[in-house]
Amino acid sequence: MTCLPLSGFATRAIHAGYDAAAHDGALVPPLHLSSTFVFESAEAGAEIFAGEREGYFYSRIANPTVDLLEQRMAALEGAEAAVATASGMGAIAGVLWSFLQPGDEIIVDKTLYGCTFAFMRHGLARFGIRITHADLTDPANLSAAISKTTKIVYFETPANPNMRLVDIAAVAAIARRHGARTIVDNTYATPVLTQPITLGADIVVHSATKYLGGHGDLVGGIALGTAADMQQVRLVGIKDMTGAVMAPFNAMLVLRGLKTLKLRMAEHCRSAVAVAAALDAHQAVAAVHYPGLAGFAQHDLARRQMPGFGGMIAFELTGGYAAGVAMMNRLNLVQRAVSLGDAESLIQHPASMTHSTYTTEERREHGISDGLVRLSVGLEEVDEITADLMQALDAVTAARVSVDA
Ligand code: 3LM
Repeated sequence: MTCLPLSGFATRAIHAGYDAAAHDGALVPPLHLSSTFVFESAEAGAEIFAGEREGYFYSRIANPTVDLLEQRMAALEGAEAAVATASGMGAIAGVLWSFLQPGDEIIVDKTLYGCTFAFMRHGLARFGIRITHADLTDPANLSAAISKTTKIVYFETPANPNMRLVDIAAVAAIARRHGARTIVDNTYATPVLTQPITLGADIVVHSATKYLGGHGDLVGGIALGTAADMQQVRLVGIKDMTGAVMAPFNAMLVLRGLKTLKLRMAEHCRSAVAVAAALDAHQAVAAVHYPGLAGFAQHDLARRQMPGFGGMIAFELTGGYAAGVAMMNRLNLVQRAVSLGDAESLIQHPASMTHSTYTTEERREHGISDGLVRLSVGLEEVDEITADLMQALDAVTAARVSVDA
């Protein structure tokens, strides 16, 4: 198994968009903190504002450091252009506000990150946009649900938190036939494992807080797509509607993270395969949801669509929620924290944390079980990650912690 879908990826992740000779020979790109940019004349300023002349003028619209990150990410995702944002939610909100009007419909998969779900259900819906959930793991469900009012088809693959996969090419083809844009949240897979635009999607969004940054020291996001779509996101969704622009310092941290993205993803994938197998073999574990396991319901799609299976695992204990809590409290190395894609292994309980924006009823309807535990496999020694999980599971088994405890 390899995590490397394209030759040249690592080279682009380190060099794309930057010429040291144009920056006094600086190997590392300069950090431009300036919020505003000086015009050589009043006329030049007016021309830049009118879009008749190229140039930076204010960092809510564009900034040279952020611009480099946008170019580099576009080179990794196979996109024409990108807009970096203050957070993953900033990217999602900025994109959706740019393309939806009252009366439009958006079809979304059943499983979404909790705040994306809340933004759609409690945010967009208040402004007259219809949110329809469909199980997009079967593209036929999209064909059945899509209509003339559908403007956007939106999903995550793998989905947070239960790891469901969507066949990007099949779903994007149906959406395109009906004139709807396909938007994919590629946070879990990263462009190392999937490049949705090359498979027919129109727009990709990311939480750069996760694998792209990779070190748990920033909050950021990015949207990618055609130059025309990204211009609309920049000037409508970000400049005027949300103002959710990425800070230059954060762009610099993401640029640093990207240099090791391919290496890090290869290790996350390798370790997660081993950890998933160990969890699967433990008697206290009722189910492991990991695309790399032969028993995973969509294992064939995973093999076709992802050259590596990623670093995220979801699992359920035979003792249910009580056992999950007891296990989490016995961990020494794996950290109890939300977020994902960091060097540190992180564990959390979606029903009470990342997906507490769903009601209990909504979680049941959307296939997010209350006993589910989510693990982001980090970059520590894999034997030590596994040993920590195994000792915690052994302790739970010995104490017979269960739903009835
Ligand atoms: C989390 N997720 O722990 P930011 N899309 C996906 C995500 O997982 C996330 C976002 C978008 C988590 C954050 S929960 C309080 C912590 C697939 C974030 C939003 O706005 O950068 O956090 O991205 O699952």
